[in-house]
Amino acid sequence: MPANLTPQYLEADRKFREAKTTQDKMKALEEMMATIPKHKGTEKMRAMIKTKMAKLKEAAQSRPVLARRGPSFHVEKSGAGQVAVIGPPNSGKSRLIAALTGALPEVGDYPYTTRAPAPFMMKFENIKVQLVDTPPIAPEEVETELAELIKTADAVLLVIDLTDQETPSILETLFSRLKEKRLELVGESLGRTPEAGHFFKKTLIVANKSDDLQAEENLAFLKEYFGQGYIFFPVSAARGDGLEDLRERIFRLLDVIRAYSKVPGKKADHNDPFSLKRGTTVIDLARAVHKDFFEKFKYARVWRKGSQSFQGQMINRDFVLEDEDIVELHI
Ligand SMILES: Nc1nc2c(ncn2[C@@H]2O[C@H](COP(=O)(O)OP(=O)(O)OP(=O)(O)O)[C@@H](O)[C@H]2O)c(=O)[nH]1
Ligand SMILES: [Mg+2]
Repeated sequence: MPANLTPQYLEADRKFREAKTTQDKMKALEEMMATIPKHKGTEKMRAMIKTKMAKLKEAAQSRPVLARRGPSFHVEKSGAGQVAVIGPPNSGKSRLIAALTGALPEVGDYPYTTRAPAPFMMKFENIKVQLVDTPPIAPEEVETELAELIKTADAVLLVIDLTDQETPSILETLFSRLKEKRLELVGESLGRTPEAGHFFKKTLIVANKSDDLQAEENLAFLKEYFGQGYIFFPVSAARGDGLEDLRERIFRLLDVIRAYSKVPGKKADHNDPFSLKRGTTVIDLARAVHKDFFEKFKYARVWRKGSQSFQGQMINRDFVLEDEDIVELHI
């Protein structure tokens, strides 16, 4: 049945989509509810408006409680590395995670859709990376639990909204508030070493909603304003632009390598790599494979893609591995 929406309703709907504050959103939703024709054809729409209203109300009431959430912010690590996906309300964190993982975190066109951190696995080639969706970060007052989650993660994706004119000031506030919590978001290389008790986190700034008309101009401004220290990586979670490259950038950000262990006379299993920190030596791999290999290690042989020198070459325990090395352990 056609919905036969009135101009008054459409106007209220437009106001809702353009509303920036919770209060304005609520007012627009109430207006939508009052002006929507009430018949069978609009049943679903009315239910949706009600759900949105309930969510907004709940979010507004529960924010202080959220701040005291505590231990539930901890997320058990799994896969090749844990990446905290953080950012201001509505920047598209959940939608980006959905696009990268195929999972279905809740996405909503109102702020505070995501209420608690939740892990999702992203496939990159033959490994999996854990992406942790988080509730929106409040730039003026970053919750301690969220800061702790960032400190324990292996890397950070900071998702920003290229359609929001406030983004530069949000970033500025966020960076300085995090610094007060002894947490510095840095680019792909750490550069300096942090003082004791301070944390540096490798961060990629994902500039989302590149599909918008304003996006290009806003991105250029951000790059100019924040200079060389940060990497802005434009994507559109909605349209899929840039996502394939983003997967690879996330993997590189983690600074892990993949190594394959093989038995003599057999081929390595490329579906089952060991993921290890860059700088890992052969003896660390032996330890990861089995404690017998670690305890009884004699030597190993290595095959390296594109290398003349390492095509079955004998190596000792201190040999530093590179991404995609194939190793035959001998005991
Ligand atoms: N145009 C456009 N809209 C997007 C894009 N990504 C997300 N959105 C929209 O932005 C709104 C917010 O998306 P979410 O994924 O819920 O944002 P979030 O950052 O998880 O929001 P919170 O959980 O409230 O912090 C939704 O209406 C999305 O459909 C994009 O690439 N382009
Ligand atoms: Mg979300």
